Amino acid sequence: SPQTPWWKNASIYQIYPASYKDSNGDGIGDLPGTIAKLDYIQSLGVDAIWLCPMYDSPQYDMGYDISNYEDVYAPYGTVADVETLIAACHDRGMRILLDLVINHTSHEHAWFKESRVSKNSPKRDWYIWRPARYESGARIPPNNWSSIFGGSAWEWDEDSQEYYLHLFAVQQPDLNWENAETRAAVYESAMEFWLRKGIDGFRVDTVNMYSKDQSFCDAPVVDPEHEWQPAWSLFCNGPRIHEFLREMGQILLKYNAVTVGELPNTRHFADVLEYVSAKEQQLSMVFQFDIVDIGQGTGLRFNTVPRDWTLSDLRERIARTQKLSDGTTDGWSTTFLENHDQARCISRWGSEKTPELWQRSAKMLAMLVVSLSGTLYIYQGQEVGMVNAPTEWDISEYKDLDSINYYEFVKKKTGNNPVALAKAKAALAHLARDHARLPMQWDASPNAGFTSETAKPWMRVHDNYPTLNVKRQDLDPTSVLNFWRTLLRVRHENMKLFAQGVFTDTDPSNEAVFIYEKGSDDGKLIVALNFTGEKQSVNLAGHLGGASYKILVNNYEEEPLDALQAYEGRIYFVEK
Ligand code: TEU
Ligand code: CA
Repeated sequence: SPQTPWWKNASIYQIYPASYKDSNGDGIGDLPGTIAKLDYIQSLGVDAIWLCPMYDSPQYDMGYDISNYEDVYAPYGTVADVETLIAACHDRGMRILLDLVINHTSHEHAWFKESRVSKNSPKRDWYIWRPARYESGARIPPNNWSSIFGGSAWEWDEDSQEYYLHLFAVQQPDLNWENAETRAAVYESAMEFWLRKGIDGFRVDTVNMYSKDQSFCDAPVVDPEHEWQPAWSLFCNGPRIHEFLREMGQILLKYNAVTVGELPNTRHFADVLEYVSAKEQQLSMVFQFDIVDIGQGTGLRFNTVPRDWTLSDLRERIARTQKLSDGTTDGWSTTFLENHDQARCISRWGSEKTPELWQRSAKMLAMLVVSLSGTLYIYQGQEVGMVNAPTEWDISEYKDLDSINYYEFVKKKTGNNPVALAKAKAALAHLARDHARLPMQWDASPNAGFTSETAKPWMRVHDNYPTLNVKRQDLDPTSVLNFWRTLLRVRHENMKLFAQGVFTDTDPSNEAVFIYEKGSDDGKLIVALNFTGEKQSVNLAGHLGGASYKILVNNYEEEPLDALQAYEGRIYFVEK
């Protein structure tokens, strides 16, 4: 077989610049801070970093609202700092991906400012403008679509007397991809400007939303209680999306750049495959949402309302997504449990009840994500087992516009009903995007070494930093951090099994312990993970069969074949 490209075997570390490391004491993480931590990042054993948006932005959505693709948000640094970061990564043999946010710009982008001047503006058609409808004389938006962050997806522009579309915040108008001139400008400004500087690729934001159904018809009413309806089927995976991505793919090809596209609301195997099939030349790989959506609600406010889940749900979603990377097609995907939009995985799927259970479950979940096929993504802080913000924190500690909009919506809808508000707060304490955005915990000094001791960090530092921090774990050979280092090394040494092996669920009716196999020509892995806080009996002897085997990684001392302790995990290698 042809040589495996670097990115298929890679482990990639995601950095959220605002919360990683502050170098100048203004309470906001920055590029010089990130550069100062590259030796630490390299010590993890990762191959590349993905840097979240560092572009110029009014920061309504933490930089996912870009006002200038060719400049850097001043508190983060300068274009020269990015150039230094690129060189510093390359000096260490690491690669670097930037975030590519081109479904929308900021409302403060020069293109949008020009577009909104009048209906005759030469850039009018660069965004999506539609006239109002009228109902009993009252002005209403062109359709019933809900914004992903709540409210109507349309905003009235008083000056030019039309609505513009914003699938996300009001401050994030959607670009009109139907216009070829707009696409060319996006490719030049957002992509080639940075590709010429030597970056290795992009994480591509909301990659399946560029082609909207041009009828802009109403979405089916799924939630009659709400004025605005989710319209995923009318703006995800639209009629021209693959044509657009093939066009974009030609530019990426010129630079040999890798891409990982974010692919929400796409469940069917064939639909996903079309994005990542090598012969399509669209994207290298995608982030599927199947796994991280576990335990989240459906419909409106999908992100924020928890629901119960079972191990069968997880198992089924893993089996579904693993098929993309097991070598049976020319596609490829990813394995991840966290990113900047997700609450911490230990708080969702592990346990924080005791320090003991925290540590066991942190390692068990690490074994899960590392042993799955696809390119591995690790989110900052995951390597030390960071957890959600304490449940008792006041709602004012939440800074994400999605969280704030949701809480305000519940307030308004229920007339400040205290029971409803307590429920909304509990939902946010479990699933809000804010949890991933708490400052990185470097050491036990005030402010956790994230910023100077006297500064006020932009988000409150977690109360647990005196015991949960990088410095402490670095010195402890049994820590979560050093466990991650071991796992990443073992994965690298056994790529055919870890990153490319064929996944088989070998105990499909077990609701407590997840046992699966990863097969290859060289033998197989047997992975056994106890998802409960109690001891569970198992028949590992049966799973291991008669062949010779050895333990590659585990998180307890004893290895009896008939039981797993609370959140115990083991990865065995079994010879052919
Ligand atoms: O997220 C896209 C997206 O689909 C999100 O709504 C996602 O479903 C949600 O955040 C999960 O909790 C991307 C970025 O990752 C996110 O940070 C941005 O806010 C969004 O695009 C808009 O650019
Ligand atoms: Ca700073």
